[in-house]
Amino acid sequence: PLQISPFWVAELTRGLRGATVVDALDTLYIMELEEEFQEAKKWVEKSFDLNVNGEASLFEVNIRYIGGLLAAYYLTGEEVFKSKALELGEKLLPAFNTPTGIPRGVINLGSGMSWSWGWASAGSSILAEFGTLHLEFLHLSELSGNPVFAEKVMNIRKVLNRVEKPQGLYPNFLSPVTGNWVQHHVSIGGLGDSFYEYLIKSWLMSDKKDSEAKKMYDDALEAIEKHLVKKSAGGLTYIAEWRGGILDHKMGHLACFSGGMIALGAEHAGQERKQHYMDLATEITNTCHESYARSDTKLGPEAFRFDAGTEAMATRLSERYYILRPEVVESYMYMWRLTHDPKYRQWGWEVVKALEKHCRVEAGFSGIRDVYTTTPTHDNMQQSFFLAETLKYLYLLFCEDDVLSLDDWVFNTEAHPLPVNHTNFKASVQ
Ligand code: DMJ
Repeated sequence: PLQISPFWVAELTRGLRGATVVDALDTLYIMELEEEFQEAKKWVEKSFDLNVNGEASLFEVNIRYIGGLLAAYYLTGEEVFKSKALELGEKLLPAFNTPTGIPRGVINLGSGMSWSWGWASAGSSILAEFGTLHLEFLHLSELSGNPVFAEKVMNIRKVLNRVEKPQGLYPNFLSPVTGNWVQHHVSIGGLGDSFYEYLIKSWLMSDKKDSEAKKMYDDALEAIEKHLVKKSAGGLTYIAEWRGGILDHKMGHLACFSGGMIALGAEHAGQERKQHYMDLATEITNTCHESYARSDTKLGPEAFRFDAGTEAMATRLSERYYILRPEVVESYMYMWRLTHDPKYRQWGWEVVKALEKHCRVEAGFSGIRDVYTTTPTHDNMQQSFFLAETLKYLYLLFCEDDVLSLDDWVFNTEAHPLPVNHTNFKASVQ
């Protein structure tokens, strides 16, 4: 029989490379690290090969690679970033060939074959994945003149508008075949998170013209507040998860982006709701800060709970890790820009010091396995979002407000800035 060596198997199924390089392009540019930016650009020009046949996550390719390339293009005007973004966008299109047009989560970039994640219930697609394409896909259509990208995401919205929402909530799993929910798990953390973020940001990116997105956001937030927002015995506001009507009093680190999102939306909520939502955003950001302040490393765990006498701390060994995630400093950045309360800069600086102390290693920064020990072990991994998001948001927290002003830019969920369509996209780039 034909012998296939492991080397050839790896060669035959080669996936996309260089996530860290592409994810970090705009951070390097914004921080004026000219030499490093040029080196990264050269890599994209010479070595970033899109003719691969490995499998990829539609969502991750979109937010990290396409988002990173689009932002690099809008910041620099360099054609290479635009053409790579468009080429990659084309490769994702076969994932939308389903009976409903809701894309599947995984795609082979060579063959175009797509399938659902093995762990997702009954072949379903994930809300936070198919709901986090809108910003990038509108820009792909704008830049290419090809409406297909915009059509794909507008169709996703149509399916979501059509399906009945239990108590006004959006569950995390939807069948791409029937367009119905597969399971009633609702979360503003993992599996749901950036879907809500993209509703309010779609409206902002359209220069407040996309009123359908604004309405979907307002309605979703109202339902979340009614059914998921709770206050602990110690007075901490948190957002619980919902499993078919039963609350799980847990908040994931991922859910901590919501302080910033709710503050961003509050700005535009109408006079009487504005203060209410600013208060909610302040309280949630405070809770997330508590999850950091209550640990020995001053970094927060992957998930923290509000049950059995516990408040804002992980109770399970498996939830004590920190993988350099950005969501808490992301909220500090928005809260600082929108309130100028100096506590957000102080809290950000606490994170800088903790990262230096516990995560810096010889070759970069590493995640840690337990935030509740002052001598944590490293997980030997620097996630690409550390450069794309965590460091960018920390940097912006200490910049003047006109560096990537919130009036002119929206950040995709991987912190890549995309211009607001004030008149048309080209004008806003200039
Ligand atoms: C990032 O890739 C994005 O922010 C995504 O929306 C959620 N998770 C990570 C960072 O934690």
